Order: sequence, then structure tokens, then C-alpha cells
Amino acid sequence: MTFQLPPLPFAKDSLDPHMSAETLEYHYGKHHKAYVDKTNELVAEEPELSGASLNQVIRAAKKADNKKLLNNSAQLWNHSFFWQCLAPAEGQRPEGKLLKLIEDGFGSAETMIEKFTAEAVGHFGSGWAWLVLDRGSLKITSLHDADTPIAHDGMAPLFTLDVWEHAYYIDYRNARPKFAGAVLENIVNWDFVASNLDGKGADTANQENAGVRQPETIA
Ligand code: MN3
Repeated sequence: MTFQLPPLPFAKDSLDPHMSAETLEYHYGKHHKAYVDKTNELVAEEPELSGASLNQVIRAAKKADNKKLLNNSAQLWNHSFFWQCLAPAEGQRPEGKLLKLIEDGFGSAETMIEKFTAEAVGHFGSGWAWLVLDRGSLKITSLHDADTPIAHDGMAPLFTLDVWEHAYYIDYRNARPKFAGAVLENIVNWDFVASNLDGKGADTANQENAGVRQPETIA
């Protein structure tokens, strides 16, 4: 088993009209899959990464300044996390401990959503907007291109939004604000976001990779 394209946690047509099945065909079926394939190809060239988990690969690639491997493995991780952040629209809103932290940090869920949307819309170029847990409080930030909380100490991921154009061009053309607003208002899996308050969000998109532990690479 090499790194896998994880199954989507919802049916491809179940986020429509906020995110169409066609977007998922491309974004998950083509873009995310390409990052999986490329990561496997690049990991196979690095015998010392034999048996390393995805999170270990990301950190090792950053340390070694292997940009190609870092970009692809980080994108594999980011998308695996992103899909878990989404769920069919059922009027869901943050609740319980998560809502309390949101109110403490931002005043209200509406204000947090507005600020997150502004961060996502204002992010220049490709990247990801993040809600993270920072020393017990919530923080909104964004990272460029493939960059991921896994490559940074002390960033416990709670929620992310992909703001690469491929995330919204089919459904919204160039209108990133409409895309961000539609996702945040309708299809966030707040239960998943709340479950990451344990500080272990980094583990939720990790995966083991026994596949590169091939006979010829074991000394
Ligand atoms: Mn993407």
C-alpha cells in the first residue's frame, strides 16, 4: 500500500449547489489524485522515507528543502483534511465548546465567518485559509500555495478552505467571495471542526505508508 486517495466522506452530488459534483470530479478526482500519485512517485525516490507516514514525509521534505515533495505531500494532506471539513447543507452551525471559543475570540459565529471569509477572499493568489487552535484560542490565518500547518510547529488545524482557483472556477468562475460565502454559510462540517479542538487535527489527514518498505530498499 502506497499513499492512497482517501474516500470522500460524502456523496459527490450531496454538496450541490454550493459545490457541484463536477467540481468534485475534477478537484478530488483529478487534482487531489494527482498529488497522491506524484507524492508516491517522489517518495519512491527517497529510500530513507521508507515506511514514513504522510506527516513524517511532509516534515522531512521541509527539513531537506525538497520543494517538489513538500508541495505534493502537503497538497495531498491539505485536500484530505479539506474534504472532512465539508458536509451536506443541513442548516448546521457551530455549537457547544466550539461556539463558546468562537464567541470568546470573535464575539459571534457570524463575525468569525465574516472574518474567515475576508481572510480567504483577501489571500493573494493560490493557497488555503485556516482556522487554527493557537495556545487554547482560535486564530484565522492563511498559507500560500501548498503550505500546510503540518510543516509549522504549534499550528493545530481546525478547519480549512481551499482558495486555489481550481476549487471554485467551475461553479463560481472568478468569484472567490461567492464560493467562500457559500461554503462557510452552508456546507461546513462543524462537528469535524469541533472534534479537532482536541489538538489532534494534524492526525486526521495523516496516513501510513507501508508500501515503500520494499525488499530492495531495506538494508
Ligand atoms: Mn485544491
